[in-house]
Amino acid sequence: MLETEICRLLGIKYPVIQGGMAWVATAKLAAAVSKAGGLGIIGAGNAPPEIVREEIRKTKAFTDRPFGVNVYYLSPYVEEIIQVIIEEKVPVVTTGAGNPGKHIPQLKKVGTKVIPVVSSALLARRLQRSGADAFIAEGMECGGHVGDITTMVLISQVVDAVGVPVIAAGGIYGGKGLVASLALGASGVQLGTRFICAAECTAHENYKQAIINAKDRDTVLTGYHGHYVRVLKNRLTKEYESLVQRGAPAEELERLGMGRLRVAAVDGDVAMGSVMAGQVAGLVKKIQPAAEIIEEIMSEAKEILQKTQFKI
Ligand code: TUI
Repeated sequence: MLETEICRLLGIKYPVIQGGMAWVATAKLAAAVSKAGGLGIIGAGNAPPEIVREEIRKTKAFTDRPFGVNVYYLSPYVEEIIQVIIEEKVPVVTTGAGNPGKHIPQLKKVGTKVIPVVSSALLARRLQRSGADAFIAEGMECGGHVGDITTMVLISQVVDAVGVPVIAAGGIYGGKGLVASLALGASGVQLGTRFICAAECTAHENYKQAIINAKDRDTVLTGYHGHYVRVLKNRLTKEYESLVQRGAPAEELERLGMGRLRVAAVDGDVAMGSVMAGQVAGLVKKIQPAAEIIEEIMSEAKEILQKTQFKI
């Protein structure tokens, strides 16, 4: 039950994919999610290729199940990372912040499925020509770099725009979000924020606790020129806001934001680090093993589907 097209495409048991979060989504989390029947993803971020290879090998040592690597197209190492992925025959690649089109033929040759992340139907339509196997449509509720369309509005439009399965992301916490996404035509869901609070996630405890403490209005969008990043409000976002109000130049804003994700996720400085998290942070109340998160999502979804009997 609840085996969808994306499960068949990727060879996974449940239609639950873990977001490929830079500095946060390491082998330990990816392997735990894949072991539990979802699709775990290693977030390559700006990491050099040898680190990504190490994470891939660690994941393979932990589990035989399919897993993926998220390639961040603004990384200086994109070409080398793609080569590592090809050499290691990684089953799935998700991509962010750019067009993976030119790499798709090489990746397909070794059997890697390519799933670009998009934040608009326009972008999905453009990227579809290059032969993507599926899409992840990220609504503006999600954490990190976001577009400006909500998940509710985005999903149906991406589903209409492309002829391949769509995975919904942004604002998804549990079975309710999964069922809603399926109703909108999606084939599965991607969760980032809730998986940061997985027991196996190597993000700093302070980062996890900041998410657990957050309420529904505790995230804010920072950014300029149409590039927005959703983070938890803290001293950094206040300083950022006052710079914006003083009319500081873009370079100064950029300097303040540089490297701040690592400061939060690795060093645990949640006052002056960039604590990227989605609006769903308000729903995350505890640290749980990844397998328990997935089981909870699936049992809640099944319960809703069984109970929902509309008279027509
Ligand atoms: O990438 C994200 N979300 C992110 S990235 C990030 S921060 C980071 N910091 C250090 C290292 C690595 C990452 C935090 N959150 N989401 C995926 C996404 N991709 N959203 C939108 C897009 C996108 C944008 C433009 C995809 C394709 C695209 O193509 C433009 C083109 O060239 O056609």
